[in-house]
Amino acid sequence: MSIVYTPCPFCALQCGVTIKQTTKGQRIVGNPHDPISEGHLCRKGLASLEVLNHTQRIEAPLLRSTRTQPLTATSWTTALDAVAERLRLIKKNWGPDSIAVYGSGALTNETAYILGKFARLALGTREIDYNGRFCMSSAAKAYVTMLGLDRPTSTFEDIRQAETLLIVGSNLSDAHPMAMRAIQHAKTHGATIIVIDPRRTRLAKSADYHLAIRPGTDGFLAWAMMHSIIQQNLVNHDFVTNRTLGFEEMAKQARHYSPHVVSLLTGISPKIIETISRLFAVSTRSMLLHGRGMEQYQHGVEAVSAFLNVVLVTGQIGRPGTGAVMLTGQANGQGGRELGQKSDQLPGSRPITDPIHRQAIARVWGVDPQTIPPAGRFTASEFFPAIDRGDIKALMVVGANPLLSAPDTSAVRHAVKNLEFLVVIDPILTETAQEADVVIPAGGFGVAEGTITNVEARIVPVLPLSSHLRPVNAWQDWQVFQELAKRLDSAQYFPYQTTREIFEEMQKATEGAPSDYSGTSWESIMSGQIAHWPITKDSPLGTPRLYETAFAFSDGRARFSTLVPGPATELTNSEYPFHLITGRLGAHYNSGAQTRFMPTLKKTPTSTLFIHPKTARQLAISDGSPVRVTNSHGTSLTLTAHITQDIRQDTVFVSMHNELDKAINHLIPLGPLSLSGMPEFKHTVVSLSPLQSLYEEVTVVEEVDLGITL
Ligand SMILES: Nc1nc2c(c(=O)[nH]1)N[C@H]1C(S)=C(S)[C@@H](COP(=O)(O)OP(=O)(O)OC[C@H]3O[C@@H](n4cnc5c(=O)[nH]c(N)nc54)[C@H](O)[C@@H]3O)O[C@H]1N2
Ligand SMILES: Nc1nc2c(c(=O)[nH]1)N[C@H]1C(S)=C(S)[C@@H](COP(=O)(O)OP(=O)(O)OC[C@H]3O[C@@H](n4cnc5c(=O)[nH]c(N)nc54)[C@H](O)[C@@H]3O)O[C@H]1N2
Ligand code: SF4
Ligand SMILES: [Mo]
Repeated sequence: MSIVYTPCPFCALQCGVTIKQTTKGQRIVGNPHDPISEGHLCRKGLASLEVLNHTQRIEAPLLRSTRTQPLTATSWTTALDAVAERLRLIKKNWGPDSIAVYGSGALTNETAYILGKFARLALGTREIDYNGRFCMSSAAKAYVTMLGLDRPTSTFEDIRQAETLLIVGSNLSDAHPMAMRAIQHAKTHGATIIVIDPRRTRLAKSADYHLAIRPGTDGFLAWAMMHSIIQQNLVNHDFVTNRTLGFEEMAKQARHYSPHVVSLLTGISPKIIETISRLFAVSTRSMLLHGRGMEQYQHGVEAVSAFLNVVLVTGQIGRPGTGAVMLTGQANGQGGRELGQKSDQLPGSRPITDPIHRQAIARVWGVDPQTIPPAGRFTASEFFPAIDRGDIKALMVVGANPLLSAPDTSAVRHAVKNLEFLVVIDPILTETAQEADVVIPAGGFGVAEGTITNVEARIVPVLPLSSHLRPVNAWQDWQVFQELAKRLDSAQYFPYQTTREIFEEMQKATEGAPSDYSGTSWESIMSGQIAHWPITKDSPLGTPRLYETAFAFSDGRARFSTLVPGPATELTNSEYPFHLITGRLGAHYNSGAQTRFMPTLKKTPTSTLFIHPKTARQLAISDGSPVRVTNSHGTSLTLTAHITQDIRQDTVFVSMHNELDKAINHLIPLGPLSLSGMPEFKHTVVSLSPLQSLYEEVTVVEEVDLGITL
């Protein structure tokens, strides 16, 4: 019998795992044929069985009649009836758009597709968006505008072949650990690694160049690289002439960003800027890789666009070992955003405002195009203020924990309490689920069947584990929506008997669309056929590397961007002298709803403030002591100091995995959103004060200078 592998429940690499029976019991092992992990797993992957017998696992639907009552277990029928009845009533009283659906990159492609269809046809609401708004939306906007498609241009095979890797705002070593194999492979073949991060991550330690940039200034750095490339005569004129549009105008703008001026903003010396620009341009195969570190800023779209300009001007795209890779975060961050969960898109990444695309989906759904609601008024970031204003009365959260992960935790908490109705569908009783009126158990890892589109835009099969491992009573998520649709008089749109039927309808819906899945088959995917979209009838094996001959525009040309870079929303000053940056730890995952309760992973503390020894000494902060961190709106959190030399002196770092009372988003305001609707998650400015007596002995770890000009 062949071994059944399913993807790990965590990051977007989606390394294959299976259960192995050993003399010591069951153990998770990796898939040796997996193209990225080659059978290895990181600590989260190795702990993934713990998701199945999680202490917060929801075993039966939960319901309460009023918010003052506790949630109590109930039958599926009672819970589904209650959800349908409440939604029907709210729709009748306030109209369909008073119901908002908050989806997720944790869902399979089939669930994401069904959720979009459910929102638009069964509920009839225009208000659907998903947690990837907080994740990939800035990168997506830049890629679609400049290259044509919302997808990394290349695969990990290209990373292995690269000669120069420019890695911006990504902590691969903790956030995509198995990707380090590809980096290591490139290094053993002599590749030069350049890492841009205010912190010295393990990835940065292994790099040839680590630029510990001042937070929020990457966009300026990229423009200075452009300035330097033009000055050093390193423009790839053939590529620019034959494959792009808008060079002249862009080059004119680059004049303003001399490395000298930009060094004052970024803290990176002009010489280093010139060196890395030359390296990237002259190497035969250069690649850009980037994570949320430069994207989750008000000017994140501008920063990504400026780096894509550098890729285009040097012609480092469309060949082996070249291209630009936005490192998608969540398991199905890629498929999740393509299949109709975005407020402005229909399945296949089809713009919802485009009549041709509306017509195409209407045909597959068997409805009049008029029936499909228009674009949503709100992105996920805007749902909570809209609830407070009374525009949204009911919220359905499917696979996310916004109480912790959305900006301005107190405001989100307040909004959630103001809702007339909150329903949460999740395998785990998250902090958000604890506030709900009804909680429905979802399947998730070990239960779910279907497909996921991973970090390489590769469609991978998702399979249930053997029945004795699965939580009892768990359904496929799509069955929940099917049952709800029946109760909302929309059964005709959800006639499925199997997940395969949904996959096949989804294929029809994406045929001819930007994210085209039509040319493969359920059998091929389930049997492990490697397939990166677009997969059309003419290219049934898919497209690992994009743009070899043309970009995805009718004239085949990429567009240079002239978007102007901008500073972070909040700037340090004498009262708030420190940059607070946020992100991930290797042992935890996102809001921590899963990992904070998993025996192996919970050993790593979350509420830690990473601070440089010199800063700690100046402020009389000792390692392990409590520190009050206050933002410019006067909100404070008390966190535990972790003194480390691996961070800039003017910067502190806190993870996003903390429990509710220490959630870092207490300190992150909603603020002005980026062009993509992304809040400035990565950054705010803070003051720090120790909570222990100044006279206690201060322990300071060995000081090593990062060599940064501040
Ligand atoms: N262990 C673990 N792995 C995960 C996740 C997790 O929660 N835990 N989540 C998954 C998800 S959803 C995502 S989106 C990815 C995120 O993956 P990454 O984007 O790699 O992770 P982050 O820690 O959010 O941010 C990356 C780095 O950005 C740096 N940074 C902060 N500000 C700046 C800046 O102004 N400029 C630059 N250049 N860098 C800056 C931080 O120091 C940090 O090291 O990880 C995925 N994988
Ligand atoms: N300050 C700050 N805030 C941030 C970030 C940051 O770097 N800094 N990062 C942002 C980013 S990049 C992201 S992606 C978000 C992530 O934050 P959230 O959107 O809150 O994501 P998770 O904590 O991963 O929650 C996913 C939920 O999905 C559930 N789940 C898993 N599989 C399934 C399934 O098959 N079906 C259903 N129904 N549920 C399932 C899990 O149990 C879990 O509760 O946070 C954002 N918030
Ligand atoms: S690298 Fe990502 S997908 Fe692979 S085992 Fe680790 S968390 Fe899971
Ligand atoms: Mo993310």
